[in-house]
Amino acid sequence: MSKALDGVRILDFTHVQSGPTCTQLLAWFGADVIKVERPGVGDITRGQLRDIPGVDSLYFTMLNHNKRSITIDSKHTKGKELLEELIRTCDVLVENFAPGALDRMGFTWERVQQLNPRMIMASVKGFGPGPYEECKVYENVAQCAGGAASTTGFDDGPPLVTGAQIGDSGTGLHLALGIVAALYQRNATGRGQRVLAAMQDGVLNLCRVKLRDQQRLAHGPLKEYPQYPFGEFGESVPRAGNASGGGQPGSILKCKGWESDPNAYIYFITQAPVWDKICKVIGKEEWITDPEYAKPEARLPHLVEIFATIEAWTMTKGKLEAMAILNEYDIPCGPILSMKEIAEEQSLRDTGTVVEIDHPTRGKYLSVGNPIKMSDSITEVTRSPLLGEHTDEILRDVLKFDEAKIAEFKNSGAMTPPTRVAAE
Ligand code: CAO
Repeated sequence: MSKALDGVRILDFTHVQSGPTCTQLLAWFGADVIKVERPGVGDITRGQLRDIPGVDSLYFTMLNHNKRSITIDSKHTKGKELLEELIRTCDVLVENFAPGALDRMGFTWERVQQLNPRMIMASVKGFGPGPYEECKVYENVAQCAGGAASTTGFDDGPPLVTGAQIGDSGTGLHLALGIVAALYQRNATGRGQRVLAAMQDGVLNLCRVKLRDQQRLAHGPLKEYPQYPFGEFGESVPRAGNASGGGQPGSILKCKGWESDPNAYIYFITQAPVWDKICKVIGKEEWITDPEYAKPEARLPHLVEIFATIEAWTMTKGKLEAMAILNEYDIPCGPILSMKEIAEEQSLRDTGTVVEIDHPTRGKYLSVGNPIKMSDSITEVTRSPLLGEHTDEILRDVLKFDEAKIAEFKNSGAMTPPTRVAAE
């Protein structure tokens, strides 16, 4: 069956998380992703957070499905030669090295354009041009610099980072979109282009509503925030705890069993169109007509009391039981699902959002499949490659090298761990 990105070949120079999430998505859409790794070592995540000794970590295997792996020492003369060949052959080069690393290898944007004017060269960096552009950046640095940490947590506590990898995987998503748009534009122009997704920018994009609230602050208190009406607002958007970021007030409420189960909670949204139903479910029908509670604006000063009253009801129900009842009335809510529950959820398996993969050295493991479903480009998740697994295949089938040329490169030291004398 055909795939959306059939015929697109990607030179994947990514490592860790942000870049690999991007190229994994493109592979799921059908691109041929050739991951270049350092001989003997590979992507550093192969060996990080290992649960089974000597086996590629879940960190690596869950971010590098559907790719091929070739080992090339990019600092070796013959390695550079090989990379030049690959640049001539591929449509997209994706990288997320520290600023300047690719230039130091000799692959500046100018050089890449000389080698292949159709090449799309896509990068993740921590910051865009400006005072911090030379900095190395990891997930939580981006969350802090992009406005997520200062707006996450409770008012009386420190800034918090979130478990969702919005800096790494979030930026990978942004970059993938940029690459697909550049491929589309190339159809008209015949030219490649540079694509940059900075992690700070990606996080800020996801924190758009907080910049909205920053500007609303100039016109009075943020009435849907828990600081209203009794607390103080300072000069910047405060941390809103579990309050809803949207126009419909919401909160996380305890459910039956919360004393022993850290996830016995439900997110409850007091959506205005179903206010009557909420009042009926929790046994507060008088709030339907009471002018202090009947209209959304009137309710804002009473949110603490309102959620305490709803919680008295949710505490009598299990989270899934509460959800079933609330769904009958079209009241938006969400049980707090643990990773264990998500891993075991059959409907996620049925849609391919959670997939079981078999790996030659680690055996079976669970992964997150493609969260984007397309009717005419179905994702088939295959295992991540072993280090250098496809080296010969790529030299032969992609670069069309004959056996003598394959041997020449393989014997040069450019594709084996560095027992070599540095060529440059
Ligand atoms: N052969 C030979 N050398 C190779 C190679 C290969 N196949 N692949 C990489 N290298 C070299 C690089 O050329 C670089 O060498 P120099 O510093 O001498 O030029 C070296 O490996 C280290 O690369 P790096 O600086 O990118 O890696 P790091 O571990 O020091 O930093 C990170 C990691 C993530 C902080 C940095 O790459 C970065 O800031 N990337 C951009 C932002 C980003 O994507 N962050 C998300 C990370 S996921 O949390």
